[in-house]
Amino acid sequence: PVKAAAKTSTSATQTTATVDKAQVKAFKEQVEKHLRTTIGTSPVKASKLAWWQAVVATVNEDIFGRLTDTQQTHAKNDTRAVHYLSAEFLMGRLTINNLTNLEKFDVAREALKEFGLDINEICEEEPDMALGNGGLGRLAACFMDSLATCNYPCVGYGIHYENGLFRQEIRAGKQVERPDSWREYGCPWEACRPESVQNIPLGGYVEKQTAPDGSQCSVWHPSSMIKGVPWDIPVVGYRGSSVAILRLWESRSTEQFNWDVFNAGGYVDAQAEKSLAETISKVLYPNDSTEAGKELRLTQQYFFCACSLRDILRRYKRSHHNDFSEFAAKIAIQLNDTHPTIAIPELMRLLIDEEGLSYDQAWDITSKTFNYTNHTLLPEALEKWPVYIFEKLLPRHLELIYEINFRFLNGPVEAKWPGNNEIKSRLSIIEEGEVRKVRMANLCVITSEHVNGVAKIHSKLVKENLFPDYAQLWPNKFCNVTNGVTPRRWILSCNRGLAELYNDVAGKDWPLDLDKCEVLKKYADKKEYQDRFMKIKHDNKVALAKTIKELTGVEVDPNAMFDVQVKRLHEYKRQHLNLLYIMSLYKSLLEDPDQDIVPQVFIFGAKAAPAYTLAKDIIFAINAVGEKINNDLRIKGKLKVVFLPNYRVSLAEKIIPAADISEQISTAGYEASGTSNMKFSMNGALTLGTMDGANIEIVEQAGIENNFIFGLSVDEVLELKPRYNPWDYYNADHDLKAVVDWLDSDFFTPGQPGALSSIKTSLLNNGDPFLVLADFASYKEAHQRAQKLFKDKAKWARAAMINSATMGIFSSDRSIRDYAENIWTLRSQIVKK
Ligand code: GP0
Repeated sequence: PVKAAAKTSTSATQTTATVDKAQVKAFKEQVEKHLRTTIGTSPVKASKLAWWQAVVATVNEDIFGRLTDTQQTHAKNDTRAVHYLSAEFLMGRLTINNLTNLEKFDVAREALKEFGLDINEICEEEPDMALGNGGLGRLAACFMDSLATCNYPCVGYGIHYENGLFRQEIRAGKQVERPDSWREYGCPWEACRPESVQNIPLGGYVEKQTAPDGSQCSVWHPSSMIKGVPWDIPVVGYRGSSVAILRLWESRSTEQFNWDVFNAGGYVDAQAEKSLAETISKVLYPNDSTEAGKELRLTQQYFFCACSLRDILRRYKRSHHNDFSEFAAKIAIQLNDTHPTIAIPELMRLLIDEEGLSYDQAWDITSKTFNYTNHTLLPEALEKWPVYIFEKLLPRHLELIYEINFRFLNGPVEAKWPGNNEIKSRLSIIEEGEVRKVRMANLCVITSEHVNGVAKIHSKLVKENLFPDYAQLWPNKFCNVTNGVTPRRWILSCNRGLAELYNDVAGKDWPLDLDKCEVLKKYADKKEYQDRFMKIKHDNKVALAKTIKELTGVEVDPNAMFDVQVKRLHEYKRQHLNLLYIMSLYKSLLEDPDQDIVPQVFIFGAKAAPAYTLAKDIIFAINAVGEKINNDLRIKGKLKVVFLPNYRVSLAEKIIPAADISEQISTAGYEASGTSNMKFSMNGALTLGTMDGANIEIVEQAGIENNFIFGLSVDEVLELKPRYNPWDYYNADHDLKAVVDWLDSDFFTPGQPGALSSIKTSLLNNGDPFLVLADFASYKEAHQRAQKLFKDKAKWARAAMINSATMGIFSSDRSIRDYAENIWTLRSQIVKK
């Protein structure tokens, strides 16, 4: 049983809007009905979990009807649709977002209040759907929200991982990974669709056959079959416009899978072997940006692509039967990075081997259907699969890849660069060497109509540095679509105070047209509005301070400057640059405890890939330095450092609205876009960052003078890199030398000297690959500018308001419209209720 909440809702999430009494009453009745008849409990007995389930059941009543309407409209109109293939969808929690998009949040809040419940507390019961690693997966989730809101016909396809990204615990300052069994007690949003199950062949060998006319053909004899079971998660567009589908595939064993074992009478053995097939969708690979040639990973990729393509073909054939001439006109497929690349040879195979088309016909269709989004230039992230893994798992696909490669090299490449074998070996899908490899990005570029990067600078580098030869061959293939984030989740749902301010100054339609927020600029000099804006920020900081206390035990002052860096832990993102600066600040405070500095709270959140040792060492270092600083009475609480464990979407929703400073400090040229940078600015944080990724476009909108830009530019990095020597910077800067050396002592790790030395080693002996030392002085200076501005409350408020007001172009609705117009040629379809 749940005790009545003493005071419902914190002020940060309180809205004053009057709520329709009749709607509240109806919602209340529905919840109570579901509590009794769906969940099987009653208001006096129900746990918080049961209340949450009853709320979801209530919301689902609205959703499923609209889902059917949406699907019927699209089927009737037979319009072109986009199919977004992504190995990751980082959806987070859905309850508050769905209520918000259905415009029922206030109603639900009041209804629950009448039961003596706090809606925020009830919604804390929902586990995050963490089926992704970081930016790439969250982007896919924001895109689903925008596709639904903008009424574009679409399906998102991915993997129904049994375990999402690991849950991070911090023990004695170190990251410990725990499984994330997000649907242990079932996920009430999803619906299983047994009528759309698919069977997927795998392994075996290819037999060459000669047809009566003398032509050769290939017959694949797979060694096993895997069942793909689809789970549908409805994605509600804002104001309930349309409901999109996210279809995630779960692997199961089939009887065929163990055919031989069964035949041999091995009933029990066959049951045991089941786990092999079921392993495929068991776990999300926890690496962001890298994944070294793991057989299971390729199997996952193939599994969900093969299921999705069969699903697409089945639907297409319902209205077009066996006539594939319209296929490319009706179907657009977007590849979210190279993870779903195997869909390319799989579509070729389905069209040729199963549907009887010629190679040329199949290629014509395939090359008009696919598009590819690149998300990183990091060489270790460009997937390459050993040929021997293909031979074992996907022999027929390998044959088709060879064929695609042969025709490409001897066609367009030979025509453009006759006899040039060097270019051929660079552009080839196959990398020669001791272990021959399939370069997935090359296959994507060769096949796709469009290849896009995710911010202006990144797209330029994709074209000029990553794929320069391809760009010469096909200059028009390459384009840019700058990322975006959904304002429904990242302002309206997570920052109700700010949302109300926008309702007042911009009218209620701003979540559908974020450019409308620009009017706030007009009020940026008005004291009354500055005060209101900063009061909202302060309330959010009070709420976050409470969360910090609960999660870490550390007390922080909401009047201090909240400086935040939350993102995956990666050397190129340079959390260690931030840490070095904190150490230097601490050092200067120890030297002069009475100096007049702005009190600051440094907040971190970051998961490290479990095998990424240096990343884990940096997490340990942040915690060790934090422990020391937070307990050092000499500095009188002027500095606090907190590491919030288990950073994830739902935690981001609490952190981002409370930030004063957004740390976006990647080495220029390495962060493709960033997306949290946009969320922070929208919520009135000032960016302290490099001219990298979308930071460049953010300051283009908000003004460089309203942010703190520092460090080497992309060109300067490219110029310095070949002759860079970190020792020069170390020897020339006393302060830098002191803090780097401090890492070697046992000051922060009493009794464990050398516990933080690996960071120093990487910065000096291993060449400081991300130029941390080169940017240190400039970073420090940017922080000084930030402190100075923070002391001037009016100027700070003005800059924060201008940042928030000018983020219109970073709505993911704009990104999705760019894709729809320039890449997919899609038209939005109004769904009638
Ligand atoms: C890029 F290559 N990103 C990858 C990857 O494997 N995982 C991933 O999350 C990110 C980029 O690092 C990004 O710059 C970008 O905004 C995001 O993909 C979406 O395009 C930082 O979030």
